[in-house]
Amino acid sequence: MVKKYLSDIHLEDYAAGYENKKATHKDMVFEGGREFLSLNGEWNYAVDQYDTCLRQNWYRERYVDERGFTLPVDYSFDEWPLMKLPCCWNTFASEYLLYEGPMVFTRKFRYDTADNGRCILRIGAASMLCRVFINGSYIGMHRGASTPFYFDITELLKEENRIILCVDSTRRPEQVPTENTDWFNYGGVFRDIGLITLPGVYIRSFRINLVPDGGFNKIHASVSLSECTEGKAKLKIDELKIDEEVDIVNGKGETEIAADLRLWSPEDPYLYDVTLCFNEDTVSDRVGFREIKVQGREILLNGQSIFLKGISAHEDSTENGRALTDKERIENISLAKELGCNFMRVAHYPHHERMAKLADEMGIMLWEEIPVYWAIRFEREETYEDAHNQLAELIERDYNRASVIIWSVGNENADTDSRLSFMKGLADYAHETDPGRLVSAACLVDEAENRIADRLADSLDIIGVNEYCGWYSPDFERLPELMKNSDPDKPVIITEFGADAMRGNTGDPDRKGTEEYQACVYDRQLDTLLKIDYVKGISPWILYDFRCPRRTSVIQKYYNRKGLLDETKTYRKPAFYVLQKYYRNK
Ligand code: GCB
Repeated sequence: MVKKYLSDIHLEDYAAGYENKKATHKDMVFEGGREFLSLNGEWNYAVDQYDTCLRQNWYRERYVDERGFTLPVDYSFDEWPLMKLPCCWNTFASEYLLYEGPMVFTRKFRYDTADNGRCILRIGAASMLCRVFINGSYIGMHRGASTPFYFDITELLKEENRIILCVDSTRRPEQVPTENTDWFNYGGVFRDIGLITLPGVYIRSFRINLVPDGGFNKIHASVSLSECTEGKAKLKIDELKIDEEVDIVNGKGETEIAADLRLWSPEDPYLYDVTLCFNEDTVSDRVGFREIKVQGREILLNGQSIFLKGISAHEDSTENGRALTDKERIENISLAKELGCNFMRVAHYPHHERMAKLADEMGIMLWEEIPVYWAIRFEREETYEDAHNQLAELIERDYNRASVIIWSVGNENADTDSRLSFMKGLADYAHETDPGRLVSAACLVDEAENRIADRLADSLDIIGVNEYCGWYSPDFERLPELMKNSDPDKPVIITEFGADAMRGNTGDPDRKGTEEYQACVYDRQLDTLLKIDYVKGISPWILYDFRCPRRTSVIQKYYNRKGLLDETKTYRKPAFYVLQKYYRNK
């Protein structure tokens, strides 16, 4: 039995009480066109390596315990230093570059409690897990570094409020992603934080898309409200003269409307302004309408066969970590366009929601992915729940984005039984909840047989294949053999190939790590792959060099150097122009 005098220093299962009240995709709120009271800006913070905030319940602030002791004493919220959120702490100050662990953030904010609607706290992304406290109460937690999460905090708000976020960037084997990845594990609250104010009954979800196989002239819209109420919602698209009532029964409604549409494509990224109202609540969005499907070994966009001229990209910047600015995102899409791309694989986790919005506007198709990467604990039920929730959050967030054509359920996972049922579950869910998109995964090659063979392929629309002939597998002849040995019954995208090259390391085309060697790998790969009839897209690895702690060689210096540009994005390596030439001729 725990005696009264034992205090936090003896408690080892202190975190158990902060595992409940998980924010999931079911708590998400449609954000388009809403009033957003930003909580970005300066927050007090402390590095809390030993998790003392949770052990000592700092969120209760000063309180007198049963013995008459005033506790806790080891913090001073308002005197802590300031950090401007959102940001990655690793790039905020050089002493935090390699810090991985818990950090506590807090600030005060005022709220007009006369407002009698609902107030939802929205956190765009916090890595890896985040526990939230408002005015002395634990309100819940979220797992997963890359998707937004929401809590209804209406009942807790006062005129003057304190919010505390315990953010923990520790890598753990049971998490998604697991401990070992090939990218930098940035910590922090690195996407927008704020309050969404809503009427008592509000629109929780709003999905709109072109009806698949509907002859390119039918729109489907669905709405779900925060309460199981009845009534009528109103959908408006002025440009199409659509002004349609949607019956709401038990808080849900849907409609199908005929429309003469200008379809979205990378060449003509046409978007419509759409609004949806229910009583006092109104949301809006700018959406494109397009159809994407697979027929045999073809990928069809709006009924036309297409080839995905792609490039892979991480969300990474030397200056800002994962907290890219819009300027950096636009720069990345512009560089892809300069290469001649119509497609980007945004790997290996959900990037900022602005990425898909910009891709909608700028006309580039996207492959979006969840971090089911390498050796996930596939046999563990809670790990599946976590992965499933991250996928569900991503789909809910980006459902209305025409640019997103593929959901990827993972990358390079060994073909075991537990992995098969785990990832099949994810692929089936993506198909069920979003029949208007394609589902894929970046699969490994069967190295022993040198063949494209993965049991997961039966559950996918497109088989993604990562192969490194000319780099990890130095025997380049394996590539034409691999292609010859394989006979897939669906389209294949070569989701990765590449070679490291350090900027300025030049001279010898036979020496690995030189710019010339990388250019040769691109030349030989492209020469082979573009002649294979079932290869319907490629997204080489990768647009620009990115931070990676695993890469310690003299030409890497803690960066993965497979970029077509260096990490500053000011220098295009020769391979950039090789890919550009092939794409221009394709
Ligand atoms: C891969 C991984 C990617 C790595 C890349 C590499 O197969 O999918 O995350 O960064 O190889 O450079 O080794």
